[in-house]
Amino acid sequence: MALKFTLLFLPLLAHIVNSQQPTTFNIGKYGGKPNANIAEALSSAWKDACASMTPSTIVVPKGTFLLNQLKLVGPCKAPIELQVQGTIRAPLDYTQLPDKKAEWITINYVDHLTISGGGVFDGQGKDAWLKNDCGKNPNCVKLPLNLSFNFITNSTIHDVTTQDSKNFHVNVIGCKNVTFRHFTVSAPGYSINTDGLHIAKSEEIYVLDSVIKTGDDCISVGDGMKELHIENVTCGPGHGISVGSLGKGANEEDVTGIYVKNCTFIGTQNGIRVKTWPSAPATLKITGLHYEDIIMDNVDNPIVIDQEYCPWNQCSLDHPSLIKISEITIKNIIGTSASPVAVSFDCSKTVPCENVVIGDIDLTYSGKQGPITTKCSNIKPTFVGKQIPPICANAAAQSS
Ligand SMILES: *[C@@H]1O[C@H](CO)[C@@H](O)[C@H](O)[C@H]1NC(C)=O
Ligand SMILES: *[C@@H]1O[C@H](CO)[C@@H](O)[C@H](O)[C@H]1NC(C)=O
Ligand SMILES: *[C@@H]1O[C@H](CO)[C@@H](O)[C@H](O)[C@H]1NC(C)=O
Ligand SMILES: *[C@@H]1O[C@H](CO)[C@@H](O)[C@H](O)[C@H]1NC(C)=O
Ligand SMILES: CC(=O)N[C@H]1CO[C@H](CO)[C@@H](O)[C@@H]1O
Repeated sequence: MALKFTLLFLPLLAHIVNSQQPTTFNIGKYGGKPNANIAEALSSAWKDACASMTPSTIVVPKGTFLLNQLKLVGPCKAPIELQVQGTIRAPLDYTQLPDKKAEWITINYVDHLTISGGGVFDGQGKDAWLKNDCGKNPNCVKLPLNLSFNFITNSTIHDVTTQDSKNFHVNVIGCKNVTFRHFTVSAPGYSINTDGLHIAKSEEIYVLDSVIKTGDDCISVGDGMKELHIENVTCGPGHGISVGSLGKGANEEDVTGIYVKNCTFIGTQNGIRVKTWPSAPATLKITGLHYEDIIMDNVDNPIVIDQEYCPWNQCSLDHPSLIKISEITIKNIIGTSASPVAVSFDCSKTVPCENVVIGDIDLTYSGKQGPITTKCSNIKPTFVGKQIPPICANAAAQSS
């Protein structure tokens, strides 16, 4: 009886098991060929995969593919995976992007998205960097970002590389519960404005077990960020992990809950940094920044709070920043500083930094001219454990 029962239901059982296997959509079946533009093939594959009632996987096989521009939009009917095994290459000349105002690859409104496969998104930015003067020229040509994730939820991006973006490598906006793991960003130290990940207006974002080598910030955190966990990340070259700059625009939202743990900075311009613009109307709050177990390897400015951030004199220093920074812990930071100033806290005179706890610090100056020092204004940290060098020892600097 039992056997009969099993035999009868075996086909049904097999069907159920089968339906758990994702359906595969190989771009080859949609006309995607190596060394040719796969925008159409990928879009068609996405359309079918996204409409699938069961989980689906789009495969970009091994090989090199060209992609002029791509926008993938959800919502999809079931979890969807984009498995990139090969290299997807952007046009060398950014003026070839059909929509010059859009990013190279944009993915919007998808729940349960996975990007995987061990492949590479190659932005081919080398020419673009030469033309980028956006730091100095407000009317500069806006270069496209590499990968733009907007309103993505419950998703994982793992084991892929983005290299040589023409601008920021990855932009994350309006996302919730997204994990980047074994994610690689690779661009030379001289590349311009090539932030690794820029994350803003998002919640519960994880950047784990990743390596970021680039010409600008390794990770930059914009306004409206809540709960960002950065762990086991190696940065360098680049400008470090930065909260901000904030306060340049109006209507920015608070930043809260940034956790940076077990990270290594190698030869970066900064390690951990917070920067806000002075003389700005913004009054948002930055609360709950936690830095722990960090190795600085020959970092120019290992620990920085700069509330007078004003590059190329784009602003006036007449009025202090109105952005309140509070609840900061900085614990177990060891290694070497490439400049004599290991720690620089330049907090706002109007709204000083508050509830700052500094634990074990052991930083030595790798250069030769003079002793290692710290600079502190408008901050009175609480100390736990030992601090080498002594932090905010200059009492005059401590009070505003
Ligand atoms: C976050 O997303 C993952 C899928 O990447 C999912 O397994 C998990 O349940 C989600 N967590 C929450 C709290 O929604
Ligand atoms: C993300 O996953 C959680 C838990 O699985 C679920 O409650 C939530 O609705 C999902 N988010 C979206 C936008 O679908
Ligand atoms: C960090 O790396 C260690 C060692 O590989 C691992 O045990 C730990 O789970 C990682 N942390 C996260 C958040 O993935
Ligand atoms: C710290 O991160 C590195 C990778 O950057 C990893 O190899 C190491 O195991 C991690 N250590 C802990 C204690 O998680
Ligand atoms: C893609 C991107 O937007 N960043 C670069 C990443 O790749 C594409 C291609 O360059 C470039 O157009 C982007 O500028």
